[in-house]
Amino acid sequence: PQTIYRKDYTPTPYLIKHVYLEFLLNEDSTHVISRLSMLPNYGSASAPPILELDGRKDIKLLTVKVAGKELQPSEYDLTEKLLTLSKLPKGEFEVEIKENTSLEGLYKSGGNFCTQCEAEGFRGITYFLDRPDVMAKYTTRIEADAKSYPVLLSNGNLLEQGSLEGGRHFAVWEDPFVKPCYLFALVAGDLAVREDSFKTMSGRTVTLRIYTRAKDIDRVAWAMESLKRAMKWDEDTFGLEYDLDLFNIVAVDDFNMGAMENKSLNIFNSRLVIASPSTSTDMDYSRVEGVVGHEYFHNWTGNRVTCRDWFQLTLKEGLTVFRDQEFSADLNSRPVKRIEDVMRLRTAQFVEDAGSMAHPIRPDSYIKMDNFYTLTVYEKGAEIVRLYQTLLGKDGFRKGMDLYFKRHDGQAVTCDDFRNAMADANGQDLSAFAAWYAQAGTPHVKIAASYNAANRTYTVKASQQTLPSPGQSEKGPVPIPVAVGLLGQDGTELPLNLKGESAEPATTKVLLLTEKEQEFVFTEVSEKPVPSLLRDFSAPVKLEVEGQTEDELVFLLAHDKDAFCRWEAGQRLLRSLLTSLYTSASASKEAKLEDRLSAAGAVPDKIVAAIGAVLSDKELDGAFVAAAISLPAAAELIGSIPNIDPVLLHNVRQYLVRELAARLRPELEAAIKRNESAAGASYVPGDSKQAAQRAIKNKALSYLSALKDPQVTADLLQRTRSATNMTDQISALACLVDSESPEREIALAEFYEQWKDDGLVMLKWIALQAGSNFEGNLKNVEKLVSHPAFSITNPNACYSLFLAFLRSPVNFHAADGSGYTFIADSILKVDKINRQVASRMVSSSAFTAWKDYDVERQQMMKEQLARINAENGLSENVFEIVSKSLE
Ligand code: HT7
Ligand code: ZN
Repeated sequence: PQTIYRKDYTPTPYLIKHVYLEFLLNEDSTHVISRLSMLPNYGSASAPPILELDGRKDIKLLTVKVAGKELQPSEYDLTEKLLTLSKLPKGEFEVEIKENTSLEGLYKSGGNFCTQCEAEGFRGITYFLDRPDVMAKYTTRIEADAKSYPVLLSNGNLLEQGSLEGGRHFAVWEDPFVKPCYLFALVAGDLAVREDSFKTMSGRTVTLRIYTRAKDIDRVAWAMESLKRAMKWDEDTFGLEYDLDLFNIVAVDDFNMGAMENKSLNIFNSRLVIASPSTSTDMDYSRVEGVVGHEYFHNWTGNRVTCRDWFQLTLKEGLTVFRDQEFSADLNSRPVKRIEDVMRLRTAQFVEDAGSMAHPIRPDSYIKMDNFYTLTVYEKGAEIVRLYQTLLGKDGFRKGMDLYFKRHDGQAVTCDDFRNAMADANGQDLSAFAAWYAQAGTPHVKIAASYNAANRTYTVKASQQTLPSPGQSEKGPVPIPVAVGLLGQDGTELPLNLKGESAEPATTKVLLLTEKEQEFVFTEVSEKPVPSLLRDFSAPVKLEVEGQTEDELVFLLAHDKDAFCRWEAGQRLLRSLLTSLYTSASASKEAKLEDRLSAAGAVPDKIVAAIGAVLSDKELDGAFVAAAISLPAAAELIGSIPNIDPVLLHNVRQYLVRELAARLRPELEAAIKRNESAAGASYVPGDSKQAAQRAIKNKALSYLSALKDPQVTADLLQRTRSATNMTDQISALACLVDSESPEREIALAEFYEQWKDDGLVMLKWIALQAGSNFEGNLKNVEKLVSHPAFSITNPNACYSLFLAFLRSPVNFHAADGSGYTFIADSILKVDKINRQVASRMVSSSAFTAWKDYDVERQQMMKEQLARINAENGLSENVFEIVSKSLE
C-alpha cells in the first residue's frame, strides 16, 4: 500500500469551474454523464500538463470527450485508479465522461440510493479531481423510476422536475456555492418527509425538511427542533446565517459514521435523527442535538471554508466539534457538558495518543485517510481550538472567527490560516501553537506550589514533558494555559495578583506555560491557599500535583467554585484509591479479592463520607452529582499502571462499587426516593432538570444493584416493566445484565418481545448483552451474532455488538485468550463486507495498546494481530492499523 505524505502536497494543475452531472438510476447499474468545465491552474508553463482524474476500477468508462471531440482509447490512459488525459488544449476546455458506475460511491440503504463521498468516495462515482482544494459549482440531474424512487434529492436548489415516459421522472438541482466534491450528495428513494421553516436573522425563510422511512417520520420532532436551535445559535454566537432557502436531512440505516454535512443535504445515520421518549434515552436526545448541530455548523466551518488537503482535517472537524460542544453547553448545563467532554477525551483520546496509532492532530502521513477520522483529529482538535478561546477570551475568539471568514470564504485552506486569523485579529503572536499541530502525545504537566507566609507569596513551579510516540522521539514544549484559582481555608476564592502582570486582580488567572520549566508567583496572598488547578480543564494534558493531599482533595470536592475542578478532585481521590487497591490486590496471594483488599485497610471513611456528602447535597445540579459520584473508567488507569491485568482492575473497581454501595446505602436510597418523581412525570425532551433527576436516580440504582440483594434485583426487574421512558427502562436492564440470574433472563426476554420490531432499540439490547461482564458470556455473544436482531452488514449492529464486547474487560480480556480470538475472527469477517467498520473495530480495541497489558495478554494480542496481518486480501484500512500496531 502507498503512503501519502503531507510534505508532498502540490497545487492542482487544473481547477474546475462547473460540474454538470446526470444520473440515470436503474436497479442493476447507474449511468453517469459528467461534464467538467476545466480551468488551467498551471501558470505560464508553455504546454498544458497532463490531467489525471481519480477513479476506481468498478467504473466502466464508456466515452471521453475533450473540447467536444471523442477520444479513442489509444488517446487516453486508463488504470485502476486514474484516467489520464494528455495533449490538452490551452486555456479553458470541457471534458465529458460517460460511464456506468459501481456501488462504491453510490450505495443502497433500505432500498434507497445514497452517496457518501467524504473522504474520497466521489471517485467511486465518476472520474474527477477528487481533492478538497478543487472547488466547483454543481448542477445535477437525476432520473429514476417514479414509483420506487419518488424522492430525488441533491445539493442546492431544485431547478426543475417532471415526469418522463415509462413511469420515470427527473429532478434538476443547482448548487450556487462552490464546493469540493466530498460535499456532493444524491439521494433517491421512497421516503416520508416532515417540513418546518426557520426565519434567518436577515428575514429570509428557510424551508427545513427531514426525510425518513414512513414508519419513523413521527419521531423526528427533536431533530427538527435541534436544527432550528442550531441555526439560531450560530447567528447569535458567530453571526453566521444559513445561505440557501432549503436545508434537507435524510436518515439512513446503513451508515458508517454518525452523519455527513453535504451542502444543504445532510445524510444521517438514523440513530442520530430518530428519537422518542419510549425508544430513546436522555443520552440519545443529547447526541441527536449535538450531531444535528455539528453537521449544521459545518455549513460554515467545512463547507464555505474547507480544507486544502486531508491532512488539514482538524481545521474543519476540530473547529466544528468545538462549536457543537459550545452549542450544547449553552443549551444545557455547561459544567456537566465540559465534564462529559473531558471524560470522553481521557478515556478514549488519551488512550489513542499513547498507543501505536498516535498521531498529531494534523497527521504527517496516512495510507487510508478514512483511518484518520479519529478522536485525536476531532476531540483533541477541539481542545486546541478551545485553547485560543481560553487565551483570547470569547470576544477575541469571535474576532478571529470573523477574520477567518472574511479572508477565506469560498477557499480551501490550512490550519495555519486559521491560527493566523486568530493571531492577526487579536494582534498576538500565536506561532508557538504550531507545536500542538505537529506533536502527538498527551503532555504531562507537573506542578509544585509553595506558600511563603513571611512574603505572602504563593509560588507555582510548573514543568511539562511529552513522551515519545511512534516516529517522534524528541518533543519540545507546547504552549499550555493553566487556569488557576486559590481557595482560602473557608472555601472562598482569594483575589489573585500575578507578579509581573499589570492586569486587575481576579479569582481565576491563566498561567501560560511555554517552556519546559517555569515559575509563577502570586503576591499579596493572605493565607496558605488550596490551589484549584487546570480550571475548566484549560488544556488537554495530564496533570500531576506534587504533594496534593487527600484532605486537600476532599476540601476541593466540597468547596471549589470551578465545577470541573470540583468533580476532578473527587475523581483524583477515586483514581488514587483504585490504584492503591489494585496494587495491594495484585501483590497479595490471598485467593479471595474481598479478603485481599480488606486486609489492606481498603476504603477510607474520609472518601466514603466525601462522596456521600455530594450525593446528599440537594443544592447541587443532579447531573453534576451523578457525574461526581461515578467512579473513573478503567480506561483512565490503563497506561498509568504498567503491565496491567484488566480483569483484576475490573474486579477491584467492582469491589469499590460494592463498598460504596454498602456504606452509603441509606443515602443512595434517599437519593432514589427524592428523584423518583421524574419517572412519573411525562417526558419532556430537553428538560435538563428531569434528565438530571433520572441520571442521579439511575446512578444510585446501579450502585445498589452491585450488592446483589434479592430485593434490589426484584425491584430492578419491576422497573424494566413499569418504566415510562427508555432512559429508565434501559438503565434498570443494564443493572441486571452483569450477573447470571433468573431476573436477567426474564428482563432480557421481555424487553426483546416489547421492542423486537424496532431496529434502533434492538441495538441497545444487543450492546447490553455483548458488553456484559459475567464470566463466560462469550458463548452468549457468539449466539447473538446469529440472532435475527443482528446483521453483520449493518454498521450500527456491528458497533453495538463488537465494540460493546471490546468494552467488557472480563470477556474480551479473558485469560484464555478466547475474547481476542473472537474479535480477530470477527474483524476478518467484517473486513470482507465493510473495511471502514472493520478498521474501526481494530482501532477501538486494546490490540493497538497491547504494550500496556500483562506479558501473557501482550503475547496473545500480538498473535492475533499477526494472524490478521497475514490474511489474504486484507483491506488497506485494516492493514494500516494492524501493521502499525505490530511495529
Ligand atoms: N465529515 C463527516 C465525516 C464522515 C466520514 C468520513 C469517512 C468515512 C465515512 C464518513 N461519513 C462521514 C462527519 C462529520 O464529522 O461531520
Ligand atoms: Zn464533522
